[in-house]
Amino acid sequence: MKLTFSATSPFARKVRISAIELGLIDKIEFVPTTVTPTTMNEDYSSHVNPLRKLPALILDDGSTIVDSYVITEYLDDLAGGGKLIPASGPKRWQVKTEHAIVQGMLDAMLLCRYEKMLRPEALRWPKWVDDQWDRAWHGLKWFEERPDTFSRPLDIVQIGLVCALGYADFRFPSCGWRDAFPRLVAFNDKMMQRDSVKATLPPAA
Ligand SMILES: N[C@@H](CCC(=O)N[C@@H](CS)C(=O)NCC(=O)O)C(=O)O
Repeated sequence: MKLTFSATSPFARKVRISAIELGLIDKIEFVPTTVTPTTMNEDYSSHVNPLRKLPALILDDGSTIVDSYVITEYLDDLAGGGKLIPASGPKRWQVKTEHAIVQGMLDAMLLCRYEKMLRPEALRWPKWVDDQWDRAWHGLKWFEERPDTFSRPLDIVQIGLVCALGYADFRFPSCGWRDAFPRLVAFNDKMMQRDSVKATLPPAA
């Protein structure tokens, strides 16, 4: 199977860490891919993901799996199931809900990044960026107040959260999350001891 990815994508990083942790990394061929809002890519839209986003997992039979959550669940299934996402019961819904929060935080951070990187300066709307950043920030605060998240066995929420913190360091280095959220700092330090997390850090900005 093949994964479309970029080294800077926090969503792709979530899948890469999951693949390493599940022992499946050698089964995946990584295909560096560039997708950017405002740049059409007919081939990618037609053959990989009509939403023109990465990561996408292309299976050996040619079918495609998106998005990063679904890919991780697919890999988890391949590895026997219930490893990074509980297979059933209340814990499954808790993990899926917490993951949805992390996913929304990543979406909000990415929108802030795109606004600053892509939108012509004269068309920018600072209040809109502040609004998106506020969502990401409140997500961090939400996890800071839920230390149980950090003490359970490794799961997709912790993987997503370390990707969100890494993306904040990478794209918003002066945002100040380390000063505001001491439990997240301890969590991040603990996660950084994993080879999967170290090996997938975004390149120096
Ligand atoms: N919900 C998607 C989000 C993926 C996403 O937004 N990826 C970014 C790269 S980090 C992307 O493809 N951006 C291109 C675009 O939005 O045009 C997932 O979890 O995989």
